[in-house]
Amino acid sequence: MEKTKYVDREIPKISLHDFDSRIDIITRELVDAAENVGFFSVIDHGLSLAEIESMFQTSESFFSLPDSVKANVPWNPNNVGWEKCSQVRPSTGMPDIKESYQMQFGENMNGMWLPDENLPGFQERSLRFMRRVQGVSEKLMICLARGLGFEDDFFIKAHDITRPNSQTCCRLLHYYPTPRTADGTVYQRASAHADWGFLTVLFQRDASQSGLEICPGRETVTEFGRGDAWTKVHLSAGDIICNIGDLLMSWSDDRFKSTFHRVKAPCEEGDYYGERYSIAFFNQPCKDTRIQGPLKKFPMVTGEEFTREAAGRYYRALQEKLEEEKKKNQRASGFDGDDVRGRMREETASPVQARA
Ligand SMILES: O=C(O)CCC(=O)C(=O)O
Ligand SMILES: [Fe+2]
Repeated sequence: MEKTKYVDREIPKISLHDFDSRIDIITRELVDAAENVGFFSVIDHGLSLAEIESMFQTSESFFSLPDSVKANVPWNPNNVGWEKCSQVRPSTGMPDIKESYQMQFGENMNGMWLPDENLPGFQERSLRFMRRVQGVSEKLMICLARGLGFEDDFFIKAHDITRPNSQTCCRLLHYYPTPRTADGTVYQRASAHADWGFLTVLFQRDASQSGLEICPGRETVTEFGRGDAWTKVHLSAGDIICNIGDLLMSWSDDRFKSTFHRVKAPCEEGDYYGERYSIAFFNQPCKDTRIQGPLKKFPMVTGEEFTREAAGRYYRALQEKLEEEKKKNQRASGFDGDDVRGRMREETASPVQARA
């Protein structure tokens, strides 16, 4: 396998201390990061290391349950629920070797929480943490709105988590340890993708659980290309790393850049092969939010339409990738796919790949 090419690129670090009095400086830093990198870390955000670690313990207690219990809240196209090794992304056409559980604030969660006797206090603890992350997101939303010339509360209203049709989503992630194989098999973690939502706020459990990488230079919303020069993101526990999603890219008339990223499939010297936990909080607008940039570069869509179109783009890109792989396999050996590929094709017929 070809060795990964790396480039050094500074990932801006933005402090939120004294937010009210420093809001102009923070806005400048944030807009600069959004325009030039698409990724930035946030410090002095007000969440303590203890409360982040406590949420990771809560996440670990969820994933430690038997699969048969977690399967009582299976993933569904409202983008909630539990899945295991089922997310296939267009960049590789292979499933990510992970499990995840997605939670929201609104009506999409009806029936999607496990009963309290399975995991006492889980729902309450998770929602409390989610509201705290929403608080940090809202500070960033004020600055992003200012940067685009909208009213301060413009994005906050668009992402109102108290409304039943809220689509904001918190994804707990657990990557399985991967074997060190000598046969060239690559076990994907989160293969290359751009998030299709507004803004992703990401937590990693521990600095040693590395693997997050970004691919600079993405210029358009619709591409599913696989750039080949990556930058490693070095996270410390307690750091928050944020990235612009496709939605904010189009909402800013392509000014802010949604950036490809991945959790590298361990396969090279120095890679981290152990189990890995992370938490991704995807800010997504309410279904009836009307979305259009100040310059009206793209037609107006609602939050619901944007999500549907993003899912469609993803689905088509994935079909192309699977077709390409199938032809490659056939050319190489006259071989028409094995059971895993067959299963993947079935899975991709469902909207499972609509996820970020
Ligand atoms: O686990 C991570 O660090 C990144 C996850 C991610 O990019 C995603 O779920 O969209
Ligand atoms: Fe992502």
